[in-house]
Amino acid sequence: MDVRAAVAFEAGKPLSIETVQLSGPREGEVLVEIKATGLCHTDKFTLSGADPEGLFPAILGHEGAGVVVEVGPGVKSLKKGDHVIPLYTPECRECDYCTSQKTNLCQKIRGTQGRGLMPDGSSRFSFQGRPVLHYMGCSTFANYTVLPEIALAKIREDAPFDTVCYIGCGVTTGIGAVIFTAKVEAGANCVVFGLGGIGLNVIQGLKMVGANKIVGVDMNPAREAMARRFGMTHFVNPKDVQGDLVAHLVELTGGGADYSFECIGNVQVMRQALECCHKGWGVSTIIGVAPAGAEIATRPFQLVTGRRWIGSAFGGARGRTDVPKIVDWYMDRKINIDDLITHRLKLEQINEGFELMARGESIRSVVVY
Ligand code: NAD
Ligand code: DAO
Ligand code: ZN
Ligand code: ZN
Repeated sequence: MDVRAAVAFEAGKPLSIETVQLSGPREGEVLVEIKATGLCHTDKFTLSGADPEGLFPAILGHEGAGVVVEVGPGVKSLKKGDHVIPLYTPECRECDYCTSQKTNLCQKIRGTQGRGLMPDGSSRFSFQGRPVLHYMGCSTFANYTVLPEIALAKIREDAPFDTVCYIGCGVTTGIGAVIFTAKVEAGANCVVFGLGGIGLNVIQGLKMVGANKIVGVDMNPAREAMARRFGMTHFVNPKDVQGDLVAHLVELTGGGADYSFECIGNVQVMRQALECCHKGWGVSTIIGVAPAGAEIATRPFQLVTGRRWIGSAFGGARGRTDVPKIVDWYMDRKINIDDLITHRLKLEQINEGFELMARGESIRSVVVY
């Protein structure tokens, strides 16, 4: 079938709106009509060429929501008409990783997904007779896409696509890092570095679990008002701090953060995030994705004296199990997504969405098909 898509032909070039061809779902696969998709920093990172795993030509996008149109042979858990959120971290519930119950990083289709292919090693997309690659197993910058059954979370049908699409990455990554990865307890003093699409969701996760001090750190003063609305209790702009930022944060948190979160992808900030943690027990969670080849550093004595450095992918969430619950939290008004969606765009305006992101003017832009 013909589908409308924003195609990334080359790194560093704007996306190109094209009609591309999509072949139908094979064994274990599902054809989904994408109704809305968020634009995430990671799409921009890949498009820029800085992502070492970035492959072209490809259809990017990994933060979508839509409706099942057709299921391939052997698909049992989904049927035509079901509402779904695509999962770049699938959940097969069979592989060693899934059954370990220690990680959300299902490896069932990791090899092919990382090469931009479906599990049988081929692509469903083509343009002018040549294959176009999938991206993070999702390719939500097309109004129809094909995904493996294990990479789709079934969600309730009354949830609006143009807001719950954000649960496909940013919301789950931020809130999940608090709840599933760091397991923050009520009363904790916390520091969040970077108050963008991920950091603001960390803030609302911290508020949800009853954290005490929620300190937000960002160089963009425009982020303060929104972060306060989501639960931030103290704002620190590093540019306004005289002297050492880490010492300032340790003082502000009364001896150091019980938990800190890096939501930028900057290795110098990752070090600050670890070192502002409380001696003996502070835990720092890295969420930001650093540029290719970047390395983190600290003095080992920071760890010897009880601080812990951990990381989180997709908030540690098991997609098919946890994403429907997060949709319920939104529908029950336990979490706020509406105020984070600052722009709604047509597919033809997608490059404008990336420009808004680059200028720091949007939190989340959503393309509504
Ligand atoms: P964003 O651009 O919306 O937000 C980043 C924020 O950091 C901005 O507000 C910016 O002003 C601030 N900032 C930049 N440099 C700073 C510095 N030195 N000190 C203080 N503040 C600074 O980005 P986002 O969408 O929130 O994504 C954040 C990171 O998370 C990215 O690296 C993205 O690739 C990554 N990410 C990770 C996962 C995961 O599963 N681990 C999922 C999605 C996104
Ligand atoms: O299992 O090795 C693996 C791949 C895990 C991918 C996790 C991606 C998380 C970070 C990328 C940002 C996503 C938007
Ligand atoms: Zn994302
Ligand atoms: Zn698995």
